Amino acid sequence: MSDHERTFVMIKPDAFARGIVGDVVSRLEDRGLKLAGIKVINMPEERAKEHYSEHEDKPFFDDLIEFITAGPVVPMVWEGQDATRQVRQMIGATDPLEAQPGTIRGDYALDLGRNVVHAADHEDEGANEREIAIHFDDDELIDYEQHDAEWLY
Ligand code: RTP
Ligand code: MG
Repeated sequence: MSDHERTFVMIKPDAFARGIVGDVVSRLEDRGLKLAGIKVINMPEERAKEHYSEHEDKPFFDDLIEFITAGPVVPMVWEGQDATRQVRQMIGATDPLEAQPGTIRGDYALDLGRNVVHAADHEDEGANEREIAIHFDDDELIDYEQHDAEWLY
């Protein structure tokens, strides 16, 4: 737990195709989390396999890689108090059928394979560091004070 914890989050191709990227970003901003990095990419297959390597022996692995490389994704890093657990709670359960209304998946998704957003697993201690390193170079992540501007009321 840390006041300035950074967590890796990624908007998936289904959400990009539906034009709800802004909605997902807004929810995280509204919660009070701070955006430290964001970009749009087509994920190379090898990077997708590295990202989801924990699932490489699962029966759904090939479908998962095909889906995540099928269209643009939006990798992001969000910062804040307990950011990893906060984001996982906001995203909701993996299966949209079990995701509570009010969570991102519970409000925007129907299909287990098209569940809008990925977030690093808070039960996997090294997940954030590993995933941020896979998807971002150091100079793509920004350090700044949120509330020190004179013009911000
Ligand atoms: P994610 O990694 O994408 O944030 O999702 P998650 O932690 O909630 O779930 P995880 O267990 O890591 O699974 C990764 C993604 O694989 C797909 N999946 N399909 N057919 C299946 O049984 C199955 N199980 C998982 C989901 O799209 C899930 O988001
Ligand atoms: Mg996962």
